[in-house]
Amino acid sequence: MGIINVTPDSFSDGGLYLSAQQAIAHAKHLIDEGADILDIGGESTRPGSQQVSIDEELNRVIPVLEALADSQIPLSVDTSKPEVMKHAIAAGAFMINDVNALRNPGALEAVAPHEQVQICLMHMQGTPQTMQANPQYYDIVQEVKDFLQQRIQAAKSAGIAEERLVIDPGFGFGKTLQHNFTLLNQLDQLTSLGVPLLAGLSRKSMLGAITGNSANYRIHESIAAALLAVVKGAKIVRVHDVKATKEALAIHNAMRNCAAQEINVSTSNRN
Ligand code: 9MG
Repeated sequence: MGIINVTPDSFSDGGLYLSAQQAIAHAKHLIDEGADILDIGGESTRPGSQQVSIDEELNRVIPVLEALADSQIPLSVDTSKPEVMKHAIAAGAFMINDVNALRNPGALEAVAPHEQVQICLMHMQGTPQTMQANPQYYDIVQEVKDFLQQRIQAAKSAGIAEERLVIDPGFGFGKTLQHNFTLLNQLDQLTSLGVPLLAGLSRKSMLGAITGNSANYRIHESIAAALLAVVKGAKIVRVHDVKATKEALAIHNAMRNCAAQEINVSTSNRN
């Protein structure tokens, strides 16, 4: 899943138009790099970021969605606002990626009737404005797991089939460095929830905390993290660097496929 941010560059006179054009050009670049899904977001969810209005978010996201509608690639929209979800679905979104796991009033109802739309339910403690102030857990893995199980149940109770759901532990969303790495180490514990796992680690500060690199220079650590997440059971990785991540994951796939063939060979030899 390639990341497309549509957040206006405050240094640019082109404002919203230019950010949309940049986002569309970047989306095409990530498609060329081999992205399988694009995730388009019009509101930053970084720690301390400010919320934008519904209209502002729609003005950012919808033109990009519309411009990419013919590109054949499944488009995800990263939003927690029910109004944005409805418009994004009407404009052709294949997935709603909600860092708030459909907890906002009206969010479950906004997506439930659209049977072709997938939903990513992410764990977050607090809100992007406050989440890194003092994150606390008695057992990070168990609490994230319990939360995701509850949100799966809430979605199912609202009429959303389990096949439409993807879950995400929300790396960096209300978690200390230790919480994040404990979660990564035990990511496989979430696979027993029976829903595909998405992991977003790309360029996050937990990686910079280890290497000391600033966000734009965290490519190697992002690829390592994506690979580890996949080894631990992630089915989708949300990344900035699509080509490099795909090439790293191709090696993992080759290893798995060869291992599977070896098992086939040794079982057929027994017959
Ligand atoms: C929008 N966004 C930023 N980080 C993310 C993550 O880790 N997962 C998901 N699903 N969305 C994210």
